[in-house]
Order: sequence, then structure tokens, then C-alpha cells
Amino acid sequence: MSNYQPKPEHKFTFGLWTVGNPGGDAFGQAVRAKLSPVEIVRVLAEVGAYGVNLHDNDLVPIDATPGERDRIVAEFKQALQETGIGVPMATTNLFGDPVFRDGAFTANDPQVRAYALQKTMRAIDLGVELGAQVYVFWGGREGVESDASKNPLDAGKRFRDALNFLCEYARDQKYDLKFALEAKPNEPRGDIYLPTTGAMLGFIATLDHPEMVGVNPEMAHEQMAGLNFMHAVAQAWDAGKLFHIDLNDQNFCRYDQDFRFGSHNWKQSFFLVKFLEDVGYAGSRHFDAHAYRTEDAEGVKDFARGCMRTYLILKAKAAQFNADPEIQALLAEIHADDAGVAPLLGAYSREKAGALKQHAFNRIALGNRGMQYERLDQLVFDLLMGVR
Ligand code: GLT
Ligand code: MN
Ligand code: MN
Repeated sequence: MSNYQPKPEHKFTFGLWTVGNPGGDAFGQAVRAKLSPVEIVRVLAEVGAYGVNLHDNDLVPIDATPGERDRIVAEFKQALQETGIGVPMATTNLFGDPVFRDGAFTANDPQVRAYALQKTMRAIDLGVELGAQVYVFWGGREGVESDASKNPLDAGKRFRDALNFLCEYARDQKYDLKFALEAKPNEPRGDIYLPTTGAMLGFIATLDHPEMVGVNPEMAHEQMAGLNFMHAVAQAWDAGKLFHIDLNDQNFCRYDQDFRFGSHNWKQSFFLVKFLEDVGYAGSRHFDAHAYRTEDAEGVKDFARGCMRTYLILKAKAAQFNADPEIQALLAEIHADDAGVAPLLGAYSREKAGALKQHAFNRIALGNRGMQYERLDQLVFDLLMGVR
């Protein structure tokens, strides 16, 4: 057990909305007492987390007066100072209030779009005041139920205009802040625009300041769409855009379950952790999940401890994979270069193209080769199950 204790260098974070989730759902009321932000910070310190993330209204109610805001923020800062918990990421609630029933930045009503900008600028100020260096945009309501209501090209332009405006705002304020866009295919809207991390990456290239903007891929959101999360993360990493990550779990193609990290897809979770550790991802490991509705306050702590413990166990398993002589020998064989063909691969040259066109391949022999992936995959299973 002591091997898997969370430490600050692991950068484990939770949102106020995650450990503070009182367990209500679309069919039933809350089952746990609502914790204040200060109480949540104390819980996170108790379980060994490094940081807390928040939406503006997780901390400051939407209708708070400026005086109330300042008092709440001061009390929260005091709790942060006492516990050593930091705020690495902040975001805006652009989905809870009825004003956002048709979206925020993409809403058809220009007043709503302007209000969303105002709310986000104020929330950015709050996040920066608390020390956040990453600012997440999850466009939960940026979508439609009926395509009769909105043209996706208009929606895309409005979303782009809003992000361009907010990038300029952050630059104008001299904030040391990066934006991270979080995709989700549906829920709460029937369809949400830019539904996958891959779609977000394509969109970022169309912005005025693409260097300021990356992604915050969420495991469960890609799984809702039936996708391989680690592949999405790898693409984001390759593009230099992995600014943040939301870790959780769920069954494929279901509603947004937001289960404890590692609770369902052990193998996928393993390869994800292995990827993050192998490439040296240095950002927060944010658990955007919540405890089962069956849990009480102690169960919420079990949930939070479980997310971190599972990550650390999988990290140890990844190190074991990388050091396992049989696995590594097999991989060396599988990945071996072929001196005969090496000069024909790589960057284009006219000579190379000519030589390649002439080269005689033994297609039948190549097609008959076994790959040994069955053996390799079983070794992974044995390793994960602890029988290796
Ligand atoms: C909401 C959503 C999450 C987002 C959060 C940030 S809020 O809980 O389900 O995936 O990351 O806005
Ligand atoms: Mn989710
Ligand atoms: Mn998320």
C-alpha cells in the first residue's frame, strides 16, 4: 500500500464538482450532503491530492454580489494556503444556468453570446487570481437537438470568434495562461459540436493564436464515441497540444458515466498511463469523475484515493512492462529494422522512388509471417493480473 501513496509530484487533481458531487442524477435527487468549497479542499488534502480545479460558480454563486465574491474567495484562498493545495486549472460554467439552454458562444441569441464572453472574462480573472495556468473550455451546451435551429458553419464561426476574443483578452491582461478545449460527442445536448479531440485539434489550427490553445481530452468522452482514448491523447501529444487531461472511466457508448479511473477498462487505462509516463507528460492528472451514487462521505474518499492508487499501480505496471526481459525481447523482434529495405524508406528522393519501384518483394512470404501479438498480449494480461 505504502508504495502507492500519492505525492505532490504526481500532480493528481480533482474538480470541486467531482469530489463535491452530491450524487443527484436525471432520475433521482442528491444522496450526499453538499460540501462547501473549503470542506472539499480539506477532503482533498486528507486523501493526498495535489490540486483542485473549479468552475467559477463551483466557488462563487452566479448571483453573488461583489462583496460576497471577495469574502468567498478570501476564505477559499485561506484554505488553500493552510492545506498547500493549488489551483492548476479553472473553467467557466457555461451550461448550468437556463440562460445557456441554447449554448453560450454558439447560442443563436447575440445577447447570450455577449453574456458568455463577459462571464468567461470574469471567470478567467478569478482563475488567474487563484494561480491557474490552464483554462478549460468544455462546450457542453454548444450544440443542437435539431439541425433546423442552427447552421454548424455559423456555430463554428461563433465559437472561433469567441476563442479569438478571449485569447486577445488573456494576452492584453498579460496572463500566463493556456486554453485547453475539451470535446464530448453528446449530453447534455443531443449533439455537441466538435465532438472528439481530433475535431478539436483540427479546429485549433483555424484560430488566430493557435499556439495558446490545446486540448483537454477526457477518457470517458472518447469512450462514449467508441474511440480509443490513448490514440486521441497520442495525437494531441504529437501535435504539442496535450495541455491537460481528464481521467475517468466508463463503459463504451453509454451515457456520461464519469466513473473512478480504472474502474472499467483496465487494459486501456494501463496503456494510457504507460503512454503518459513514457513520453514524460508533465501536466496535471485530473480525475474528472465522481463516486458511485451508492456512496456516503467516506465512500467519496475511497473513490478519490482509488483514482490515484490505480494510476500509481498502472504506472508501476508500465515500468514493469518496460523492464520485462521476455516482453522486451519480443518487442525488439517485432520492431526490428530490415537492413535490406531500410535505404528504400524515409524521406523521398527521385532515386529512392526509382529503386523502390524496381525492388522485388516476396509478397507471399511477407503475407505468411506470424506476428506473435497473441503471445505479447497474453504477457500483458499476465502482467496486469499480477501473475508475472
Ligand atoms: C462537466 C463535464 C466535464 C467537464 C467539466 C468542465 S464540467 O462535469 O462533464 O467533462 O470537464 O467544464
Ligand atoms: Mn464526463
Ligand atoms: Mn471533463
